[in-house]
Amino acid sequence: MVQIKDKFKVKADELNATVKEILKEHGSDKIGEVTVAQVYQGMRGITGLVSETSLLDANEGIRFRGYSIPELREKLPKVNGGAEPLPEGLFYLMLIGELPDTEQVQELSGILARRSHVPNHVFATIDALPINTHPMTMFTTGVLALQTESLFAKAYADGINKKEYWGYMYEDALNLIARLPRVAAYIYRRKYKNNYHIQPNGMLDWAGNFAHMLGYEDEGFKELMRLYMTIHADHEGGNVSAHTTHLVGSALSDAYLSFAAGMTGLAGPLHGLANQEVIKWILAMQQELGGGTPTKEQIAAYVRKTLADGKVVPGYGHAVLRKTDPRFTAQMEFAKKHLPDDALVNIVWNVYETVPPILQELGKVKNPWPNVDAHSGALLVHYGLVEYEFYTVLFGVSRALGVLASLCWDRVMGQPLERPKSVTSEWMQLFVTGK
Ligand code: NMX
Ligand code: MLT
Repeated sequence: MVQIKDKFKVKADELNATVKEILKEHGSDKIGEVTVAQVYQGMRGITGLVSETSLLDANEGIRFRGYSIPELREKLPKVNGGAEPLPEGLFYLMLIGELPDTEQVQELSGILARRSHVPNHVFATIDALPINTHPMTMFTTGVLALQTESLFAKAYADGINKKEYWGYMYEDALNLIARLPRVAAYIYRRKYKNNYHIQPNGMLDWAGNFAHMLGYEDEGFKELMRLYMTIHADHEGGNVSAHTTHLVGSALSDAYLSFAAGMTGLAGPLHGLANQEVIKWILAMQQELGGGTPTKEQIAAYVRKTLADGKVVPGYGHAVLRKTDPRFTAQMEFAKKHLPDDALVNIVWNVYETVPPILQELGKVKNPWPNVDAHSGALLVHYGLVEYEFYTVLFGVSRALGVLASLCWDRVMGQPLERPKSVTSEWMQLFVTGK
């Protein structure tokens, strides 16, 4: 691990020098203008953050350090005989900026396995919550309970030099990534499997072991987890979970506090919770129609009813994307290969053919195409993970890879406290009208 940590510092020193130069030569250059509408409408399109790990193009979708999802599926190391990328490899790529080889990924898998111990008080804290608590609330609570283990918080309390912050953040980030599958699996088995828990298997890769601890030994499910953990990991810096983690981290809150904050944002239905909402919405449609596979006409009628009831169609639309999300396409390809005849998956594909023209008709929806959440639930249901309230926890475990790699970068680059300016509407009125 020392090797990866040292490599990271070398890369960071190089980038720090480049950024210093950019700021010296171009610090007062303008990269955009801000309109009144943008300030009122969720700051869409305002470039106001730097996030090294990935970059989103409205039409092409996400690229992680320049690599698209199809490229990652091809180039990242895999388990022996596997076809999907190992998410540990993506973490390495986001952190170091270079594709790892199989040996480097295996080393990282081993390190994560060795750091995965979760102290008992974390389980006791989760156990103290009523069983009907939403899994995302249990997850966030579990992460906060783990904060006792923060090396940065201890070091800061002891009074370290600010030059040393990054090293502790790095250790915390790795430890937290290592521990999250255990916490998430504990929640799943507590809530849905009568508290019958499964011990980790240190010989497995990070996602394979997660599948094992959840109770799914099917190799197809393990492959799905590797793909799932890879494609949900990062979506540049402005999305709610990444931005929140970064913002809270900018106050020098440690990795545990910052990530927990990000997860409370992921738990919102317009963000990560949409993955459970999609399956809930399809099941409600089926129930209303008396079961079976709905026709495209029936789907269209249900979409119109959803809109007439003043609700959004979950899994469709995006704040930045303007085409079908490549993460949706990757899951569709996985399904075509492994489960082309699955009934629920076929409903998801019929919904894909039905929803976009209806949303387009509304004339206000900027992106009528599906996002990552439109497909993920149907794949999980196929392998038996039917408890849809748990789906956002899976998203959260994956998102840790991106937002924690980013926190390492924030700290090593010495990013300052984030504190944009806000105004009142009274101020705005005075500004635009002069009275
Ligand atoms: N169904 C119905 N209406 C929609 C949808 C949709 N899927 N998407 C956008 N709209 C509406 C939106 O509510 C807004 O209406 P109004 O002016 O009456 O408030 C109008 O279209 C314009 O919104 P946009 O500018 O197109 O979208 P925005 O950037 O504000 O929001 C989302 C992006 C993702 C919040 C929005 O598309 C949405 O609510 N989608 C459904 C929820 C979802 O799938 N979220 C998951 C996003 C991905 N993730 O994992 O985080
Ligand atoms: C994400 O993965 O974070 C979502 O697609 C939302 C976003 O990018 O805003």
